[in-house]
Amino acid sequence: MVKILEREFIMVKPDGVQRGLIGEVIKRIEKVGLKIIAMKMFKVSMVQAEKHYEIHKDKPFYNGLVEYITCDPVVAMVVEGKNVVKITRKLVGSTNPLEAEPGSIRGDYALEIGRNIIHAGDSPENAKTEYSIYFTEDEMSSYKKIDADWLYE
Ligand code: IDP
Ligand code: MG
Repeated sequence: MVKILEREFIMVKPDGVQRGLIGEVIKRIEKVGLKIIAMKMFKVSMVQAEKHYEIHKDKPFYNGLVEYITCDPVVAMVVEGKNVVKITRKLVGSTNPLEAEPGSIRGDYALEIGRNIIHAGDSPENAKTEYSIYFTEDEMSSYKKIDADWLYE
């Protein structure tokens, strides 16, 4: 049996929700073979946003970023898989859509850095800090996906 230890935190930001891209994001995560173990829609609170983006609190774009992430509902997920963070960051593409490759989510659906559709943790440690802001351990589903033996050698 395959042992999968790594988790990633993913969020479809308010612009992604408003533009009808929830399904597109989920489709890409599922298609590549990653396992979704938690998911919900909610409005990010000020307190959650400040924790999530604490690392950016001295940046000039911080206030706008907090305003953006709290303005409308998001869809947040926890995803599991081998090397899930690297795989997800590749699916998501560069922070600035101008540099994001065509074929990546930001490359295909976004035009500006401040409206870049999706968040994904940049390391397993940061992903854990982030999903712990939004999810309890009780909300994670533990199950074996039927294709696991064909996705991993
Ligand atoms: P990431 O989302 O690719 O990990 P970070 O550098 O961690 O990128 O930045 C977090 C978020 O802050 C970005 O996704 C983007 O929404 C926003 N952001 C980053 N840099 C800028 C900027 O220069 N102007 C406006 N928003 C920015
Ligand atoms: Mg980041």
